[in-house]
Amino acid sequence: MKVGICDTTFARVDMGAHAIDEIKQHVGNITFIRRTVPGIKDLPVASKKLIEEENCEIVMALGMPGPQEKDKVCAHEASTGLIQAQLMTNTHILEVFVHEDEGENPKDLRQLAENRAREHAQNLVKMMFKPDAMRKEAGMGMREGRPDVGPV
Ligand code: RDL
Ligand code: RDL
Ligand code: RDL
Repeated sequence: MKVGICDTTFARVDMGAHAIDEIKQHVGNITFIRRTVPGIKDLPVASKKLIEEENCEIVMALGMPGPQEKDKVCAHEASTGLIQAQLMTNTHILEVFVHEDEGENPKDLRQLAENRAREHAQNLVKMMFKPDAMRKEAGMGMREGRPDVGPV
């Protein structure tokens, strides 16, 4: 199976490497095709090309929106593009964004980004290989990168 990993040079953590390492710990025989682009607005077309030209069955799009208002707008636009690319290709692109201002300090940001990348990688494994395990988590208040909030 081919998995696409698309990430950015703008990000301050190598989330793509963490995602690949995590998937490898759970399933073997995966071919990773990795593309790195400058920023999050470049992720939609790069992800679409991984699906259409490289035949990836699922893609992770990892990026880091900056702290300023224009970065938040940029993130919303990138997200809209990623959803459009998914609808055009009928293929999942897991959006793994970590906003730079989610981190309380550089160390916390680094840990949050690693954890979110790894936990979305686990989601990918469940979606593709263990749908029953995913279904068991329905309504369970799952989060990525920080502790789960749980059901009410
Ligand atoms: O196509 C080239 C750039 O426009 C593209 O890479 C943008 O995603 C770069 N970029 C911004 O222009 C911006 O204002 C990014 C951010 N903010 C941001 O917060 N995070 C990014 N890119 O990854
Ligand atoms: O593609 C993987 C994720 O990006 C996707 O599952 C998002 O819908 C997850 N998500 C957020 O990233 C977020 O910032 C969700 C929320 N907020 C939210 O409020 N509710 C969700 N998902 O169900
Ligand atoms: O409720 C606290 C957080 O879950 C909330 O602030 C989320 O919006 C944080 N978040 C993002 O901002 C994002 O871009 C999350 C994701 N992506 C995500 O993929 N998974 C999360 N939170 O659990």
